[in-house]
Amino acid sequence: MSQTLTDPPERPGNVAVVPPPATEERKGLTKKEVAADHPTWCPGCGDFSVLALYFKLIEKRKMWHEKITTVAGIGCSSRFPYFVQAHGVHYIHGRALPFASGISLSRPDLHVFVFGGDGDAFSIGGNHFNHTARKNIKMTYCVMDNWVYGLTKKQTSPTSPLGFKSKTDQWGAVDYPINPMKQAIAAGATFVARTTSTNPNHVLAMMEAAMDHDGFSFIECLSECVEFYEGAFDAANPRKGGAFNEVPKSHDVSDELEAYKLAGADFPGYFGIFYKNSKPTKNAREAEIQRSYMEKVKGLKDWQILQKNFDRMK
Ligand SMILES: Cc1ncc(C[n+]2csc(CCOP(=O)(O)OP(=O)(O)O)c2C)c(N)n1
Ligand code: SF4
Ligand SMILES: [Mg+2]
Repeated sequence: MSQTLTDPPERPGNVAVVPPPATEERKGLTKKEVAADHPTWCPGCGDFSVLALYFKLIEKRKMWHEKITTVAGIGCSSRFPYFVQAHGVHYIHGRALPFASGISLSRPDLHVFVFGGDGDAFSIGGNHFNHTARKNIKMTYCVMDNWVYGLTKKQTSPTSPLGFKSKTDQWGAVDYPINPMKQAIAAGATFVARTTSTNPNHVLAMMEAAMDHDGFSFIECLSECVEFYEGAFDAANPRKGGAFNEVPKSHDVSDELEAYKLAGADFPGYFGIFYKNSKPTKNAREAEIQRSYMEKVKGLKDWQILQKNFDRMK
């Protein structure tokens, strides 16, 4: 028996949230206003720096509470949203990107930031990473890569180098690590950058550029786990005798093959924007489908549109 839908009752809470108008007088948030709990990371953890720079970004770009959305999976790095006094989600291990996709697609007025670790991104969340990148869903994904599972106390991660001794590889890692930059480019990410938490100005510059990109922007941010992989990134830190090599000025960021070659350089490799490409986002393509459909069903109530769809399926 087919059912006929009727008008739903008015729901008192069902009103659009109208954010305050963006006036010149409205000041940006200060770090104090946007910092929540004291981070529970170990003293010296690289993740502190990434959080401090996110606060700086919020302050500098005058993002207000109702516009800040921080999403994460599970891991030390994924505790990130707890420490930000704004909207955020600490979601399921490896599933931050699908959750963030829903927010991004339904709220075009926001820019969603996703933070997480190498295990969260490339192990359990590996498929989501590839699919979110290929769909070019607008958001910024910053992977705080420490080459180890930190929260669960030292297991081999997909980015651990060969020979790394951990609780899961007592004799040293035997599997070849993935290269996050190559993977992001190959998967179809339209903005791919690399930075390191020990260079704060550079991290901020990458976050800003990523936020301004209309599409899926990916940042690999080296962030040392001082507890389980001390000194992993010394070779990338001039203060520890290493080298911080920026992407050569002559590099053409729209050249995918050249970006891939840069990504293949031996560690410490390069830092900066490797690849950037402009193509329509899923957000824009879906919005266009919705716009043209709404044109066709103009004047109908929501339930009538739904009924029409059910009737078509008969
Ligand atoms: C479904 C599921 N599997 C496994 C775990 C256990 N677990 C929690 S965090 C984590 C890995 C964390 O490593 P990473 O993502 O690199 O973050 P880090 O702690 O290094 O910042 C694992 C395996 C879990 N919480 N949920
Ligand atoms: S275990 Fe490692 S990644 Fe986790 S908080 Fe401590 S230093 Fe940071
Ligand atoms: Mg990790």
